[in-house]
Amino acid sequence: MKKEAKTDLDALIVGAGVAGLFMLYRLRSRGFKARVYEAGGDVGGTWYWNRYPGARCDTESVQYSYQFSEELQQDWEWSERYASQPEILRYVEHVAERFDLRRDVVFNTRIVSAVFDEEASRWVVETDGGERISATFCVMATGCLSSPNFPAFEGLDGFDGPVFHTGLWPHEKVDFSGKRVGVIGTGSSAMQSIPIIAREADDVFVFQRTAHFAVPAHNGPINEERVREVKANYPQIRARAKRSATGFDQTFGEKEALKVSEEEREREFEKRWAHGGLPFLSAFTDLRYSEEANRMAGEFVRNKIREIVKDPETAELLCPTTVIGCKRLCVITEYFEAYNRPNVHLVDVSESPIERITPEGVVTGGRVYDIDMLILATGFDAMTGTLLRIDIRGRGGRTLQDKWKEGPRTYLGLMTAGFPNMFTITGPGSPSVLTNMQTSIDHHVEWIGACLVYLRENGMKSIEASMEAEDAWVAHNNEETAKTIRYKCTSWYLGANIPGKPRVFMPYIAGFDVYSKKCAQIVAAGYEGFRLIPRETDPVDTLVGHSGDS
Ligand code: N01
Repeated sequence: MKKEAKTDLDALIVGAGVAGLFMLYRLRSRGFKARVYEAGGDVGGTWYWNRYPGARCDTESVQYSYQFSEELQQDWEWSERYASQPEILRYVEHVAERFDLRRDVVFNTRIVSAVFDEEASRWVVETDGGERISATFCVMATGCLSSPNFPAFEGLDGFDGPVFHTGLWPHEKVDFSGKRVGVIGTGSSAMQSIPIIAREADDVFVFQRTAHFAVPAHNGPINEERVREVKANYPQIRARAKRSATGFDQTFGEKEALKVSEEEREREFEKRWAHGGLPFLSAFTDLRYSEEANRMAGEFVRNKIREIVKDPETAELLCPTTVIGCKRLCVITEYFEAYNRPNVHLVDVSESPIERITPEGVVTGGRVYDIDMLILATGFDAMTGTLLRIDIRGRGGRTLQDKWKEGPRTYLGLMTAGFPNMFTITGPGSPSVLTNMQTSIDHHVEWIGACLVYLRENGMKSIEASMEAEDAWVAHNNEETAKTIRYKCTSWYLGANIPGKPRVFMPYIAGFDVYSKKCAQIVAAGYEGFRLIPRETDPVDTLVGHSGDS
């Protein structure tokens, strides 16, 4: 028999990463009783799981940080321009400690189902340990890249050596010395780890199916003067980030690549290459609309690869042929240089896919590559994978799996019709992965926090996206995507990395600035497109929140 559900919570939050922790803090500060359930053994989310060598953020550390506490942003000292995984994890742990968050987090506990009880207007959530908890609201802070993708390689289980996935890296140091290491994949995780592994291993075999675009990070110790300047101007920096399309405080090119001279174009690309990082894609306004402009940016990067990689054949294999920005742009440190080492071998599997894994190694093109250790840098079932692994049932018992079988459908990426009082932080249909995640997380957490206060103050027991608003939002998303050329490749943005997953471009592409304005207008219009249902006569059962210290 099922255990009786505990009913003491206003909000249950799934995930103790950057988003879930802030959601907990914000709801607490607004007088709600909230608790987080986390599958991992501690806080950190992405930064808890992705411990592979070389893991670091490709958003500058001073911008990849919380903004809800002025004291926190003044006190914390980053050591590098782009912080490494251990440093970011220390930061998240510090936040958990400083704001006493862990007392409301249940670790090592996976949520396996969430069922909406229509009569009580509450979510009944079940853990993998069989505990049932009931809460008025359920907030999915499950991350966009949190379900590792394990391709179904025949024979993988029979491989003689250890197999690691970059997104589920062990806590202990992995020793590569004297080893022949195989790495499958050439996305961000592979590009960050390969140069580090190559320093230690005897040989590294990189199995590349598609060459990905990458630009240098130019990482290094943080510039003290820049830190002083940032700390003195944080409010302005955060405000500029919020007004930008990417959620970054950065410079945006205002001209079209096709309308400037070749010299000016090259100068701008060079300037951005020298600066490093994702702002390369903002060099010109037409890079995401015009195939020709995009090809020019792509050719600039290809020429850089040809300059760096000494062996011309390897260099050509490493030159991507896709639209730049179509797959997530990678930000690298000495990745292409690694191929100048005699112990790094690029294996092209674009024409002849990996056939199988034998106890000795990887078979492709009729040859066995003998290795001692295999690393799957094969990415994630992005944006929907984690949500769809939970048995989520809304009104009428309809499952989310059924509702999203042809791709995710949301209103603003915050809610999905038929699933009242359930929110997704940086869900599909919101700018999320196309932006500085911290800016998007901050925005969603504040939006949800304010929404719950509104419901409490206005005697509402529930909020739900209307089907009409959701349909219109999905149509709008599709129209905005169709204006660009960023859906024209097999990217995880599109679900194309997972066999059988519907091909729908999942993040909202029109920009964080446009999106956040729409969200604000919708609130100002009394939560337009949402259905708000008033509390019934007995307020005790359905009471939203306790005290209001907001
Ligand atoms: O995963 P990916 P990732 N046979 O999906 C290949 C964020 N992130 O973990 O391109 C052979 O990008 C696949 O090949 P293909 C960031 O948003 C951020 O590297 O599909 N190969 C691809 O090369 C990033 O985009 C940071 O042809 C197979 C690779 O595996 C996202 O996470 C750092 C295969 C997967 O690349 C995911 O990055 C790390 C098969 N059967 C990650 N299946 C920073 O902040 C898959 N592949 C810097």
